[in-house]
Amino acid sequence: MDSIRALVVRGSRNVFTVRGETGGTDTAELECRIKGKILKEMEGYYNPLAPGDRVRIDVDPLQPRRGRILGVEKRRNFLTRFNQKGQRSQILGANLDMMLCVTSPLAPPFRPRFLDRLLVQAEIACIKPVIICNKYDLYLGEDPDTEERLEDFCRIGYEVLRVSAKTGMGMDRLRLLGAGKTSILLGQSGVGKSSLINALNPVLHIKTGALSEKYNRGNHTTTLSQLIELPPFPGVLNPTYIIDTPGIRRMVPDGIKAEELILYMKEFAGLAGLCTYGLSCSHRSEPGCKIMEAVAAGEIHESRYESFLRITDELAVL
Ligand SMILES: Nc1nc2c(ncn2[C@@H]2O[C@H](COP(=O)(O)OP(=O)(O)OP(=O)(O)O)[C@@H](O)[C@H]2O)c(=O)[nH]1
Ligand SMILES: [Mg+2]
Ligand SMILES: [Zn+2]
Repeated sequence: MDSIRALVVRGSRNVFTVRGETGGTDTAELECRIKGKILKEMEGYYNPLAPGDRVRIDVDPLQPRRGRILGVEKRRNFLTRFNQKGQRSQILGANLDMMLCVTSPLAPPFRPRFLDRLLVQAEIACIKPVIICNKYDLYLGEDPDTEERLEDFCRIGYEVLRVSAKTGMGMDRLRLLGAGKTSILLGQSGVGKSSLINALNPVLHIKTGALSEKYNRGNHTTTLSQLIELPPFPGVLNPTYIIDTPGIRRMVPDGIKAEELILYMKEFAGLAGLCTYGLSCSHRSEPGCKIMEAVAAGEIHESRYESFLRITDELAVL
């Protein structure tokens, strides 16, 4: 029996829902179990496969909606985070063109340091990040700090979109950016990741959740990552996919050593090795430290420097 190529939509442990990409099963969803040996290839990871993975499956001749995953195709790239519960790298998505780092100005409050962490992980994985400030309808300008930080992210070279899933503001730009690509949404619970997908495809009704009054935080409405196909974009042949993920409370950068962090923060990277003490500089107190000079000159935002120090400390004890 011939095997077919399929795209992983969602799953956990060793049962995954996939969509056939070749043969008569095109786009039909199948439930598949992993054949033992490919689990071995993924040893050391918290999860063996993630949405966006391309796999080969064979279909059960007696149950056409069921199959077996025989192997996984080499990934073009993949995004991970350090899963503290499992003490291992967790694969969030594979074969990605864009990482949408979602935040909100209010409810939950804006957290630029959390964004710094998402951006570091995007740089590690070599996936283009875009900052999405959703719920912009709630931003009334009382908090100039939020705007100042968003503008600084722009200054250092990141695209920032101010959008509202509720009013539709900025959604055309987001639709255009993602057309024909595979994107993943990441952010804290309650920032509106699932709502953004619903706004991009009004036919969908993914579950979204109200904020808990008590904590003004999201309640983890989405519990399982899944890949969703969005309507075709006029003139774009490739399908458009977006991966919804559960809210992340903490983001611990994964896959680098403390001393490598400098290379994964955009406006720091060019200064690596230039301090008087070269690569051994801790960038905390040494004379002739180019990072500290850049902070003093306003070329590195103090808040980004603070993130740099904290993440360095965390990576040092991992
Ligand atoms: N005012 C306003 N509310 C929004 C907007 N987008 C989402 N919300 C509301 O914010 C709440 C949380 O939205 P969700 O889409 O469930 O958030 P999420 O990021 O998917 O949360 P998790 O699945 O828990 O990670 C819901 O009550 C939404 O209606 C927006 O643009 N403006
Ligand atoms: Mg959600
Ligand atoms: Zn230094």
